[in-house]
Amino acid sequence: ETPAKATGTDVRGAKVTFDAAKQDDGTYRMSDLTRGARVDTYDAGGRDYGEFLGQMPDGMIPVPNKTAEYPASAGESGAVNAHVNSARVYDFYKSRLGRDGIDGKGGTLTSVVNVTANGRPFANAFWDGEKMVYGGGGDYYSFAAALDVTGHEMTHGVIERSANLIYMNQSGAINEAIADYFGNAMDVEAKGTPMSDPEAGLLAEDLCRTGTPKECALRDLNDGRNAMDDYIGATVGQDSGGVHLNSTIYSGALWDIREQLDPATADKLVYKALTEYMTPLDRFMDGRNAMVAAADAMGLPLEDIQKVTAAFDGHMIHR
Ligand code: ASN
Ligand code: ZN
Repeated sequence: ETPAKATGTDVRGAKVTFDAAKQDDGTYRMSDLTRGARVDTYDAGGRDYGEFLGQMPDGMIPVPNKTAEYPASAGESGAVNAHVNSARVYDFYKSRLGRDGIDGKGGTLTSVVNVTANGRPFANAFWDGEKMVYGGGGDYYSFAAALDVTGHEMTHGVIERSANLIYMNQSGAINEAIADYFGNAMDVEAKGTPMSDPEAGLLAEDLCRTGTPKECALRDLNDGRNAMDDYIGATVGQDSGGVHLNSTIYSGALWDIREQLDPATADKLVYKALTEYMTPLDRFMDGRNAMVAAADAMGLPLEDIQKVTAAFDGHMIHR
């Protein structure tokens, strides 16, 4: 197979050109061979997500097509969006943070779109330990259709291959916070949204067919959950100890830092803290210390380090 350009439409019907792989028999597959890591995108065709957990069913190949012009179905499934967004996430990690893909070693970025759950639409996405899995339905487009969500899911993979923050309680909330941070960081960079825009901190705000971004968003990194009094503790028997509920306490501090420092410096700082200082069972206080240690090691000026500590003071106080 050889690298080739292909065309299609995205979930919103816009025409898109993307990188594909031309096969020796002249047909095409949704595989990007042009980057440091291969990018493969599969269409589950509505099969249950359970068939893909930690495995790929026999006979699956990256979305095939006879010609370089993919039909509308490749857009409606979310495949075109997943493929293009995965490549953009790769580019962000490579150019800004010098990381070669999820594992840092050019391992393939694999996505599966168009899954269902128990015969019903699955309006969600997750990292299964090896790949990204996306559904959609109802009022939602495919979850692959938002760069912040693709960036979020792929960042779960980066976290697993670095600090490996355990996905429960405070370490799980930091895991979620960092996934949201980088997902949103790439989204605002791609769109040119200023950090001062109230929509900059929204996650998944583009996924709804109807409804305003604010109504649609799953989370807001400026949601004002800015004290440990807001922490929902170990009594939460669901959501792995409230990882998606408590994350904005930590991500709120990270987002304040990105608002106050040069954004590229903030991105490098969070990445350095994650990959060099955090460990699997870190609690918020450890996560804070990791950020300060990384800022110190980067040689950031004292005024920037004070902004880092002030941001955490603003989110981890007891009122
Ligand atoms: N979309 C969610 C996430 O990536 C799915 C999950 O709960 N793992 O956080
Ligand atoms: Zn997540």
